[in-house]
Amino acid sequence: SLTEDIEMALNAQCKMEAEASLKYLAMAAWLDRNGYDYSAGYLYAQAEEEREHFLKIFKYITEVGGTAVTPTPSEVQQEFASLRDVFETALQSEIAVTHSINRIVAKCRELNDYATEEFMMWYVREQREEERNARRVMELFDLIDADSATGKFILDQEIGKVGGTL
Ligand code: OFO
Repeated sequence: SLTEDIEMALNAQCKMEAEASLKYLAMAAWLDRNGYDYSAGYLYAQAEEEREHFLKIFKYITEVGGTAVTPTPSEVQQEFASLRDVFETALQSEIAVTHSINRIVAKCRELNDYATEEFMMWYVREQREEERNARRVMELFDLIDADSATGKFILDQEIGKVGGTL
């Protein structure tokens, strides 16, 4: 059964995933109202994915006899300076999630909670993929001139391809 330490860490991770979903939703809305339809589509989809990440942990806690606490999310950023700023923020937020997941795995090892460790491995793999995509988007900013209108138009489409929305 779940130790109190791991239960707390998992509930904290639930909050982080739920907040990640809301962050992506705010980013998607910003992109949407600034005409970046394809990258908005990408981040709307990410918002859905993060909600699934949240629910998966939430249900796991209950399944192993713990108490899943509905998280109260903090305020999320609504305004961004630029297209690049949105994706820079997204990358930093994914890196923070990866660190948090790694800390849970380390704690599982310390407390011999092999079931939760195994469960968390799904997240380790998922973060590897999400960080790779987020870094790929940042590479695109080095390859395409984001200052011209044409550059912005092409970047939006290329980012949409990374997210599979184009
Ligand atoms: Fe990408 O944050 Fe969930 O795992």
